Amino acid sequence: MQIIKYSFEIHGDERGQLVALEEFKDVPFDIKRVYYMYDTVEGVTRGYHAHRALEQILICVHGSCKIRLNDGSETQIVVLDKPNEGLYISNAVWREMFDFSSDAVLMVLASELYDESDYIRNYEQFLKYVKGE
Ligand code: T46
Repeated sequence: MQIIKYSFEIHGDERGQLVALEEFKDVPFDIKRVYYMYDTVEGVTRGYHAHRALEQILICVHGSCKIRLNDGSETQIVVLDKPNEGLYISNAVWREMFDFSSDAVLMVLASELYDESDYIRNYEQFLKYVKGE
């Protein structure tokens, strides 16, 4: 599985840092939704699902967390701990987010509006989905 991480340009000056994200320029899709999670309870793992169509970019804009990705054949763990770094997750990838630092803010840019029917929340169903069964 290829891990795609973006290093976004930092517009820094003596006042501090600024990162700007534009659809189809810094991000490879139309940004239809932004959401973020914070105050994640210690030891919690979120996610445990894949998406049929959704593409996303995860950015840990503060603190750190880890993302476990599984495409049906292999698993990889990615650390997110830089506010200018984005992890691209395509559709049909099982994801779990864990090991959140207490100050972590995980922001997500999404290619589609929220749609519960796009979720595959059962791992066995996910494996069948990626095998085309
Ligand atoms: C994903 C990972 C990285 C909404 O009402 N609208 C939204 O846009 C989202 C994302 C969630 N919700 C509601 C649905 C649930 O009642 O917020 C609640 C928590 O959502 P969920 O349990 O799906 O959250 P995570 O952290 O397990 O997963 C989320 C995204 O849902 C998912 O698409 O890829 O973050």
